[in-house]
Amino acid sequence: MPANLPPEYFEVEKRYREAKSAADKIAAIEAMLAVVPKHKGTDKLRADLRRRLSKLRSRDQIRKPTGKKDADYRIERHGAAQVVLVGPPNVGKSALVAALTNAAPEVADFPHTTRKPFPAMMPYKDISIQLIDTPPVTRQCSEPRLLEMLRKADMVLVVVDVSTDPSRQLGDVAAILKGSYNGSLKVHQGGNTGPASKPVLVVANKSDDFSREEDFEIFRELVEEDWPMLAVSAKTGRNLNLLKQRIFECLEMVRVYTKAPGKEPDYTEPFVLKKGSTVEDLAAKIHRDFPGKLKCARVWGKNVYDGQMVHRGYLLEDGDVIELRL
Ligand SMILES: Nc1nc2c(ncn2[C@@H]2O[C@H](COP(=O)(O)OP(=O)(O)OP(=O)(O)O)[C@@H](O)[C@H]2O)c(=O)[nH]1
Ligand SMILES: [Mg+2]
Repeated sequence: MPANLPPEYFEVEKRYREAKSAADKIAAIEAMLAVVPKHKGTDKLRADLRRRLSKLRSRDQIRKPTGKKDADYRIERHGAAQVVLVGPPNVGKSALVAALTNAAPEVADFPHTTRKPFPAMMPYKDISIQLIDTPPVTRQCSEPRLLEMLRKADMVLVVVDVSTDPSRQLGDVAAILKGSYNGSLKVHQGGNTGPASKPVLVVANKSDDFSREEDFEIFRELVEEDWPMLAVSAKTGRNLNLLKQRIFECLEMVRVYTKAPGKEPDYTEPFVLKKGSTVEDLAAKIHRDFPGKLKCARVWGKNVYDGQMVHRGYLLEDGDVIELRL
């Protein structure tokens, strides 16, 4: 055993020893290979690991299909929207999900900790948004089912580590996204993109304090494309509230409340609709018979007089209270 192995090696080695399934063993060996430094002293070890890996992989092939892993990638939607975090190993995707929700995904100081998607709910104002933590992607290895999941999501957060070559990390992830979907995952800027585009926000994590500002600025300058970006820290909480706000804005949603004639508005849980939705869309959401019966509506909100009468085509604003007249 070479003497100069990093401490992370022993952690993933322990995971390998404890792994029960072939898939877990494969993941552990991949993680070991990722942390073993490349030099003469580790040649034998790396060759041995690769041998074990190919043996396990060929055995794993024979036992397929398991179906279980597919189920791991089919995650039921909950809440107002579904947002998937994606990025290279060890950048802090799981730490961010832990900081933004009440869930506790595994966070560890070695790469390839997360082995399957992990959903959790992020509370924001009076709604909740589903975040999905995912296994890391690398140029050599991106899971097709993960890409499918990104395609279905309402928004993608590309997470990079501001302290370790974030522009290369972003380049790698962007290449994977674009290569797979032929440009269908586009940067979303101010709502003037086509229907095929999807909001993407680049999150420069580990921007723990102001001393990281320079790294972030260099990153921003090095990146050629005009990605929307935000510097945050899962560790210190820096800009996490701003991140929630940016996610909500990128999703372009409106929250509306309903009230019955002569009654107080129901503020318990808003209806959440896409920006651009109308009173008629709200009616359809409440009951499929309602649009046919709808005569008009009264609205309380920012851009109207209290109780203003509007037609079915009225564009809903975030925070509106609506009284449908059937
Ligand atoms: N300084 C600092 N460290 C962080 C921050 N976020 C995460 N870390 C550390 O970075 C390491 C990796 O964090 P994870 O959340 O496991 O990273 P990940 O992207 O989920 O990693 P994989 O599951 O392997 O893809 C851990 O040691 C975290 O404590 C941060 O904002 N600042
Ligand atoms: Mg993780």
